Amino acid sequence: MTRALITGITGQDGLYLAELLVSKGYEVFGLIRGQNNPKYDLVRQTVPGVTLLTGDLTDVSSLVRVLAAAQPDEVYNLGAISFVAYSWENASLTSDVTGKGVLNVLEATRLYAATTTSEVRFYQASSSEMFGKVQQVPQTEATLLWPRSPYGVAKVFGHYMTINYRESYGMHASSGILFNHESPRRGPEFVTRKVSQAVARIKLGLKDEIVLGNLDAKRDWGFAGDYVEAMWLMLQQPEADDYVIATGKTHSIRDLLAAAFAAAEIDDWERYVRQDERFMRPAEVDLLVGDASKARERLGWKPRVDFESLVGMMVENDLAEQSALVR
Ligand code: F7E
Repeated sequence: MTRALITGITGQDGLYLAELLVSKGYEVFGLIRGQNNPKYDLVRQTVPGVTLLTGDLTDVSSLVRVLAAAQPDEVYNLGAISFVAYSWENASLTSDVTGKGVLNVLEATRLYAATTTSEVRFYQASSSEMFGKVQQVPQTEATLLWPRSPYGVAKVFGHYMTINYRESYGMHASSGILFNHESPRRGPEFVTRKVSQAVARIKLGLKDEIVLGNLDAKRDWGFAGDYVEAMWLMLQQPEADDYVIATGKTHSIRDLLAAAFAAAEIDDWERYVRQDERFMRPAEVDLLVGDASKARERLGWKPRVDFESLVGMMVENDLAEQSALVR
């Protein structure tokens, strides 16, 4: 039985990846942070077979202990402070967790790998946010990184540290440069879920407006369930490498609003939307669109869910969830 350790198991990607690996017959371990973590029960209910181990990305000794207990063949480092807007207000903490946390997991993995005869494979969740002020359209693995937020800077650190461990120690360490990926499990602080929840509440008469920031930013949005498959595929390759994972299509926040309101059969979306400075960022990433040709050619990966189906899936889920709440 192949064994895998997932950091960030309580997040959207952690849950989808755990489900995927369990379906492939893996024994799955998840790192969970803090005393009495409120997401403990969610993970238990969603993926009952997973063993949860307590530790923290900022505490190397806890990671050494967790790796010794899990004895994994594959380590997926998905744990991070992942909300970009929050990273300006908590830049130092974000650097510690999202940046230096990667070094801590890499180092703990290297020490643990020295105690086993089999190769240990490592996945780092890098991000399209690293492209920031984009220097090329579409973005590829070779595009110059120009991060625009403390979160983006921290991800660049983790990305290069992963490459450095691969080159310095010959570790099978791969980095997936994932563009925005969403699902009904997305946290409500991110724009797609904020919109799908608000549209559902407006449709049900529970709310009359949605307040947002920049409506002109463009993102390459895919379905998280498709993206975790790419993570797994990267670790099945003979050689470790870096891959862009994206749909190749970009849409603005306005397009997202139009699609979400249309999914709820509301045409005149503009009358429900208000903009507020509060949700504007000190520096914006204006346009992201990825070129995933390398992943398509080498991993045989391609996204299955398109933008309209993704938005439709999220609105439908929130309509059901919100109706159940008022019933
Ligand atoms: O913002 C604009 C906002 O917070 C998307 C994370 O998973 O993907 C995600 O980062 C866009 C931005 O995601 C609101 O200014 C407008 O341009 O959903 P988001 P993100 O910042 O792109 C990358 C790949 C990651 O790695 C990250 O971890 O939407 N926007 N009005 C708004 N965004 C939010 N959250 N809320 C608004 O009211």
